[in-house]
Amino acid sequence: MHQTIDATLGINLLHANQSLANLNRAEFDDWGVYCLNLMSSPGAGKTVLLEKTLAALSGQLQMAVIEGDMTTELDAERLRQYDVPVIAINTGRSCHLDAKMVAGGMHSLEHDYEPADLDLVFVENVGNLVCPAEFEVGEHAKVALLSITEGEDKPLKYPVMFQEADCLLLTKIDLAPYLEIDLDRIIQSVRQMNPNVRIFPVSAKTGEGLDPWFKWVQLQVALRQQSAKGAAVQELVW
Ligand SMILES: Nc1nc2c(ncn2[C@@H]2O[C@H](COP(=O)(O)OP(=O)(O)OP(=O)(O)O)[C@@H](O)[C@H]2O)c(=O)[nH]1
Ligand SMILES: [Mg+2]
Ligand SMILES: [Zn+2]
Repeated sequence: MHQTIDATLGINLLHANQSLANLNRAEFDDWGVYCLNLMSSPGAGKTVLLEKTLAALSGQLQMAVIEGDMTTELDAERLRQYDVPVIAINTGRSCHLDAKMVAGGMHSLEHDYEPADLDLVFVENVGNLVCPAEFEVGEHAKVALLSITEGEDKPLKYPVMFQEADCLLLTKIDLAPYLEIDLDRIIQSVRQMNPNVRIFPVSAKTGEGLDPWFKWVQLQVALRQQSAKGAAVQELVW
């Protein structure tokens, strides 16, 4: 009985979150902004990847970050050095961002900056390989990171994250010589559960593999902007 009540509450919670996430996405669309949600275990390299990405794409895209952490603004402070708007959200005891929290972050962004000037908003989720994958926040695509130090079995043990991801970065590949790890085995097991996922093996430390990731990000933004223009033209035609 308790299990049934728990399951019903869980489903209602996820439905309510999904409706709000859809509203957030519609608002991003109104702003003309593309949103990527970065998710991984603690320490897989989300903030370092963002640092490299903000530095590499600063001449080409106007970016902002919504930074989720349980406590502290440590990551937000690191990212503010890149001269982009960074909205910090402390989740307290919650181990993921939800759509309501991100709606609050978007509100702050709107209040303090001109969101229509932006092309891209990154959300850095709380480090956690489980529930961030279940709670959409209004993103257009989900980016999962898996550090190769975490072990080959993680996609099988925590499947939802890898099933839901549009893009997977296998991070810290500079450490491969020190580990007994079969990258191809990880890639194969992820592909089996998610054949369409884009996979980028990267090292933020050496820079290896980052260029294809930067290009993928730019392409997603360009495709979104093109389809938004297409929709506007369609409306005029009708
Ligand atoms: N060797 C190596 N270390 C890395 C790489 N990327 C990140 N690290 C290190 O991994 C640690 C964690 O990196 P962060 O970027 O803070 O990880 P995170 O996913 O943002 O962590 P949380 O926000 O706490 O979940 C830091 O000590 C980084 O220097 C990499 O490509 N190679
Ligand atoms: Mg971080
Ligand atoms: Zn959680």
